[in-house]
Amino acid sequence: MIPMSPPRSLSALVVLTACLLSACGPREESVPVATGAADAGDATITIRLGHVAPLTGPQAHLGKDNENGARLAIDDLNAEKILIGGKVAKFELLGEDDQADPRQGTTVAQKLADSRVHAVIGHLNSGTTIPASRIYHDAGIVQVSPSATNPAYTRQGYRTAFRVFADDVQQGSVLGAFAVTKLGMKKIAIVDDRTAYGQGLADEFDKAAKAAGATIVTREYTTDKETDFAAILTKVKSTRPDLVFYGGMDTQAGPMARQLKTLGIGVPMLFGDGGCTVEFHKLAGEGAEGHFCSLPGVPLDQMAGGTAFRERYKAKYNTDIQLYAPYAYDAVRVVAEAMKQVGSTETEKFLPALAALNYPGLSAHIRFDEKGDIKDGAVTLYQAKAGAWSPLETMGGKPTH
Ligand code: ABU
Repeated sequence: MIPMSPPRSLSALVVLTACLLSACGPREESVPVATGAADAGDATITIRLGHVAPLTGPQAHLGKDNENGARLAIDDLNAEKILIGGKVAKFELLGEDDQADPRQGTTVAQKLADSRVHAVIGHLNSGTTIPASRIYHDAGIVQVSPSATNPAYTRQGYRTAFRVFADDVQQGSVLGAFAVTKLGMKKIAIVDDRTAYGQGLADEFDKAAKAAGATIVTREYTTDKETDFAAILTKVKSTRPDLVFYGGMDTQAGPMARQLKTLGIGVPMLFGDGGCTVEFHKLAGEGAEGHFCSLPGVPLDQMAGGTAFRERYKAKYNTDIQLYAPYAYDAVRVVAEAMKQVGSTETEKFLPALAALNYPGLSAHIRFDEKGDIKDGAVTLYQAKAGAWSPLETMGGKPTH
């Protein structure tokens, strides 16, 4: 249970009361109003979007990737000079660092709520996104996560919560079926990092793998800070698994793959999007080859404009896309599109347009279901080959072309 923040102003009291009266039930009919910072009477209107991800610590490479994607969208929108309510829209991004830490996540969420941003892109991690979502909801601020996949985020009845990425019910189900039916794995060891994401995905995988006929030979736990897995992998080895499933991020999946090879455990690893990064190959070294991962969405090359996006990203940031940058780009674009359609930056006006959006994004054709999740989200499976992730097959989704 997340403690309720005390009201910080009359407007906060009003929105809090609105929330209590509506019981914050399933996707309420009305939300509190964020008035934002509209420049009434000016020829321009400034839209301030918060962005939250880990920008320091082990996952900083992922957080920076999200922020880079969001900033490319801001650049494009400002170049396009779109009109909102007859005024030229000027978008600004307020980047915040939550360090992938749930406590820090709520601190920066409250800071953004207090500064009355028009919407928030983020957070990156499920463990920060979920507690922060209550703060944004109570403040009447739309939140679009480009990467948090724990299903709970959009199942709290918060009409302000959106996600442009398939969730872990879908990803776990695809991974379980793939492991057993496609790869023929019967004895599976599961390790997870006990975060909202890692444990949640491991649970979904566990269910799907068992339903497909596999036996889970051991279930082990680590943390999102650990890098020495000798004790866990020694125990895993004794169970003689066909496959090791890992629920967590590349910061652990990479070293784990490296140590799997060192210990002579010659079985593949399988993990979800958190490990499906460029960084994984660097961290795993020679231990990367042959492992499998999944990533919600279609491969970048199959996205409309995906190749051009990759080139623009590299030209601007002098680095490769890690993972979620296209989704962070789309998260900004859908908010802007909804504001444009209704000619307003006020939550009560643009939120219904966002919920009803039918938008040809970079990563997918984006429409939301009643929970705020993307409809027809795809999941793609990859294998590590020669230092890169090679796509194997895509389940679900619709072409973006
Ligand atoms: N989706 C994996 C990384 C982010 C998260 O859900 O925690």
